[in-house]
Amino acid sequence: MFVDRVRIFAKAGDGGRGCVSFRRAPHEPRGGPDGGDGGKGGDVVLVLDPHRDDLSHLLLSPHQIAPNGRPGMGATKAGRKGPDLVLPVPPGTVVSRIRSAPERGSKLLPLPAHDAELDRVVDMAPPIERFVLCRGGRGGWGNWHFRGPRNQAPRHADPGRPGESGQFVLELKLLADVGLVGFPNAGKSSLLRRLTSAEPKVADYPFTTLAPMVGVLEWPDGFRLTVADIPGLIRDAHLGKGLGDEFLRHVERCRLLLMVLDLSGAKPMDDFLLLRRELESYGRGLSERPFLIVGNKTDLPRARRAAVRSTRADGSNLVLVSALTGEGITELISALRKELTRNPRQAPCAAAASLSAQDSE
Ligand SMILES: Nc1nc2c(ncn2[C@@H]2O[C@H](COP(=O)(O)OP(=O)(O)OP(=O)(O)O)[C@@H](O)[C@H]2O)c(=O)[nH]1
Ligand SMILES: [Mg+2]
Repeated sequence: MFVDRVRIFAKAGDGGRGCVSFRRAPHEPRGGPDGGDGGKGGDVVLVLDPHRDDLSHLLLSPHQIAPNGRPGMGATKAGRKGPDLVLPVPPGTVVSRIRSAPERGSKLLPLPAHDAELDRVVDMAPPIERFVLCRGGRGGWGNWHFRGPRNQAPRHADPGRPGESGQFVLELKLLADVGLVGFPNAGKSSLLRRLTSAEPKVADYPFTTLAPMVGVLEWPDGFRLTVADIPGLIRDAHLGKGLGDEFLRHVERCRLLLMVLDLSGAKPMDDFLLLRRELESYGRGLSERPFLIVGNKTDLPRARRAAVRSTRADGSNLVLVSALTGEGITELISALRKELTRNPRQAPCAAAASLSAQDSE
């Protein structure tokens, strides 16, 4: 199961107690204080792990508690430090603190509502490789520290500080340059296969893709970009229809969206408008993101007719391809590079107009 959102309770280790102890030796019956300091509690540390692609490892163990520091000992021996608790997370994990969460959760930690008050803590993406989420408590001072001219035999020591704790939401937002969005069966996964070496499942039924996948597209000169394929959207995805619009979070950070349309469908322009509407309802700037319209399946007769018509119109950000035969893929690849190198500005109208013209013919 692909898990891209989890809630955890994290607590760093408490500092170990300082020790109350006095030197005992045959020749020194009333030795001075020699209680050592407690060790520091372990930190809870997030570490970027490029080999991990989801957060499922945290779903079943939502309570992450680092070991405490050991107490100090006699002979001014310090207690051992609690080892750090390392939590590997995939690149693109956004961590937020739940503001009003109770100190410690119940066994099950349900995800907070989308409008819950969250404070962004860290975005685990390069160059950030490691982040201390909760700091371990300082170890307490042993009684040895408290000796002075007035009190040469202090009978108290410092108990040590508690480790930091909190409840957090970890949310994976894939890091890719280009995001494929479209209705089920439009051919998004087929396109990812054509463009990159990734091998997502392709099949002739809707919702073949259930988890996002990223592929890498590389040019001989070393220029490379990453492409994310997500499950298909349907009308009212933002109301939770189909698989909902949850997966759009994985294209939130894409610099360019490819709106994949099945040209052999009844009305590709309607699909385009519906897609736009879903992006608008989702918000977070997705509808203002630069995009290219990819008219797919040009090998099919009906689509071929639509394609011929649309090439006559000026569709500056419309690219016609067939993921099946490979037709138009070279053009799409150069269009991608061009768009991403010149940091594109949005020009949706021309292409939308050309599709609109072909619909009304
Ligand atoms: N004729 C033709 N069929 C295509 C083309 N591209 C994709 N298909 C077919 O369309 C069907 C759906 O393709 P997918 O790539 O799985 O579509 P998807 O958009 O990823 O679908 P979901 O994952 O369900 O959202 C498959 O049967 C493909 O073989 C194309 O260019 N021409
Ligand atoms: Mg797919």
